[in-house]
Order: sequence, then C-alpha cells, then structure tokens
Amino acid sequence: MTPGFELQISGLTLWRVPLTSHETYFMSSGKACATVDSMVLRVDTVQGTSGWGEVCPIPNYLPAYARGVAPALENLASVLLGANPVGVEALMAACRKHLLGHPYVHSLIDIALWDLTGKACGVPVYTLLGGLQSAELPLYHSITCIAPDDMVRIAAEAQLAGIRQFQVKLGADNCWETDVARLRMVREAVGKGPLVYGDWNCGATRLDATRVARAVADLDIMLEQPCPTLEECAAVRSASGLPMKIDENAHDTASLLNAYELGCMDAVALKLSKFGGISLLRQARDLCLHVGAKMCIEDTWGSDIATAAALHVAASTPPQAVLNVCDLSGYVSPRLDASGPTRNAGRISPPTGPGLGVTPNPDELGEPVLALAA
Ligand code: 0XW
Ligand code: MG
Repeated sequence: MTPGFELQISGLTLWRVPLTSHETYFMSSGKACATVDSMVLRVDTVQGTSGWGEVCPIPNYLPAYARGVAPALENLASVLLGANPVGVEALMAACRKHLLGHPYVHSLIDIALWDLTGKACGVPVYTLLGGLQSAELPLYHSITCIAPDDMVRIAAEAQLAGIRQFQVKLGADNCWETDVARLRMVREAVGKGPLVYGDWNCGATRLDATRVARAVADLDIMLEQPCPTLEECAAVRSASGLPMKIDENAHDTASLLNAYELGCMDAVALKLSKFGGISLLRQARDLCLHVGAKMCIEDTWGSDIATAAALHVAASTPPQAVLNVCDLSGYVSPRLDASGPTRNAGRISPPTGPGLGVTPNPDELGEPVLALAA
C-alpha cells in the first residue's frame, strides 16, 4: 500500500458521556430522553493519528444498549488492534463476521475508521463518499410530545429561527383526539408550505393511528412509523391516503426493500446506529436513491461526532433526495466539540476539515471506561 495509508491500530479508548436534553423529550410508550449515555470511542494508530466515533442509544427505543458497547468492543479488540484502518469496509466486514448483530457497536467503530481514513487522505469524509453535493442541508425540528398548545409554541419559535420542517411527536398520553389536536394545531400555526409530520415511534395501534390519520386527512400532513410493524404502517397509509415515513422498521437492505414493496416508504429515516455506521448507511442511501424514497439522514441521538458523521453522508447525497437532517448536538448538553456544526437559519453544514472534522474537548470526556492497547 502507498506509504501514508499503511496505518496500524494501536489502541482503543472508550468514554461514557451523559448527554442532558435542554428540554426533556417525550415520545410514545413512556420513551423519554432526559439524560442519556453517549459512548465515545477514540481509535489510535502507531503512526500517531486518531479517529473518533460515537453512539448514543435511547433506552427502550431500539435494540441497542450503551453499556453493551464496552464488552462488545473488548470482544472485537482482537480484530481491530494491529489492523490497518484505511479502507474501512474490509475491516468492518471482519468485525461483523466476528461479532454478529450489534449494529450500534459497529457504528461507532465504523465512524472512527472513516475519520482516520479521511485524515490519512487529507480530505473530509464526504469527499471519500463521492464528493460534496450540498454545502448546506435542511434541518427538521423535533417537537417533544406535550400539551398541544406548548407544541405550537415550540413550532412557532423554531419557525422564527428558520426551520421549515416540523416533526410532531405523538402518542405519549394514549389519547388519539389529543394527537389530532397536536397535528391540526401545529399545521395551522406554521401556515401553508412547511412540512409537518407526526411521529408515533411505533406506539399506536392500527385502529388509533387510522382514526388520527383519517381525522387529519384533509391536511398536508405526513405520518411517521405509527405502529410496530411495516404491515401495520402500510395499512394506516392506505386507509388514510397520507404519505408515510418509516423509521424504526428500516434498518437494513431487506427491511428497506420490504417497505418499498409494501408501498409505505415515501420517506425513511436512515440512522447510523440502526444500519451499522457510515459504510452500511451509504449502501442504504444508494438503495433509497434507486427506489425513490426521500431520506432523513441522522442518528438516534448523540452529540457532535454522531451529528458530523451523518452530515457527511447527507452532504454527499443528491440534494433532491435528502428530506432533512438532524442537529442532534443542538438538543443536548454538553457539546463534545463546541465548534462542531450548528443550526443556522434552519440549515446546517458539514465540517470541512479532514476526516469527520470534529474533535471532542477532553474536559467533556472525563475518565475512560475502557482502554485497550495492542
Ligand atoms: C430519533 N428521535 C427520537 C430523535 C430525533 O430527533 C428524531 C426522533 C425520531 O424517532 O425520529
Ligand atoms: Mg422517528
């Protein structure tokens, strides 16, 4: 291999960083984000470079567990230590063969390897992914599921700050009439034009979701992941005629194809930790381009590393196929990198430095929970 690209992994260091939401974020079925653990990984090389990864699972949200990251990483140390991180996909294939499943663990490793590869090449990750197609990306604002009046206030504040896409969380109180009020009132408050969509995070029955959907079917509204299965989501879509975004049910190629065949994937959330990192997210991105699904490119939760990684994928995607992105780091404290990408007039830009282009502040990391050396 060309000198400069012949690196060797010498160490893996892992931190647990609690991230506190500025405003507790309520979803259906008792799911909430108040303080949530994010896992931050540094992969060091013998040559003196480092790459950063992050994964921040929300409890009860997906099969992913922050405290499972350390033992899974110990299990993968024999594959990673001594290996060349450049040319990420071969090494990640070996990781997936060694530890089946656990895509959220593969995700933070994969992100760190893309960071190292970008630094070795002296280019941002979006250049490695095919090149910059959007220097600025549209953000949505996610509105915690509280009283409809308060959700209207949050939507109006976000709109004043330039946001044009509003995700209205539904189902936290199991009252379908209140969900109707949430959607109608936010739709009315933001006026014609902006995108408004209601996300149940799998928490509705088919009957309740259909009642809500039919009660707002005269409005310009999109629905998101009302029920736990794709088949139920497809049934709600066909009963209401409203467009549908799939989130929790889309996590690999097979599930994307299934959603497409069921005709319920007008839009889809591509989250790094559902798929297993940047490598698999870009495959999903390319499949969505083929089947014509608009993409929300993001992660479950997290701070500056997860946010930057998703922005690199989104920035290298044809703009007409990008529904939106999420400034996860803007919902929580602390910021891992205070100079990381930040919301500006409803839009956000990927970092432009080599690799991911973000570096955590050591003061925010504290003591590591795990340190492994070759
Ligand atoms: C992943 N969330 C819980 C956080 C993001 O802001 C959006 C939301 C979702 O489920 O789409
Ligand atoms: Mg969602």
